Amino acid sequence: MSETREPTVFERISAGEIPARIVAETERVIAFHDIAPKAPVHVVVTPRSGEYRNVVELAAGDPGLLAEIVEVANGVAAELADGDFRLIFNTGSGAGQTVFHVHAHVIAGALTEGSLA
Ligand code: DGP
Repeated sequence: MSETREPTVFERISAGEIPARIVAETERVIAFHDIAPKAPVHVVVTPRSGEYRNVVELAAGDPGLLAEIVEVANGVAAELADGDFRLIFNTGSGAGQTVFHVHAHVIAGALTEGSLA
């Protein structure tokens, strides 16, 4: 069964159609600086494909890919910070999710005012 949907903003970043400050890439995962950083280090780590809308779907459908996101996040925090980090998956619009293509926020350093919404 073929899936027909518009590419997500993160798929367009992954394809090079939208510029981003990329910090890490693997075959299946890409990491780039958030366009509106809420902390000294604020990086989005996401699968190249937007087939999973949130972390619950990803964990059920491809736990290995979820593990790869965590591994890439750890590498980003080691490279850009002292290795300690928060990993946030906003899940649902009520929790501030605005892009329905699963992604983790890698946060290091103090959060600035406001939420991640
Ligand atoms: P969330 O609210 O959890 O869905 O987070 C989506 C994040 O994605 C938000 O912090 C801003 C970021 N974002 C959205 N569009 C772009 C973009 O075009 N480029 C970059 N670098 N980040 C984006």
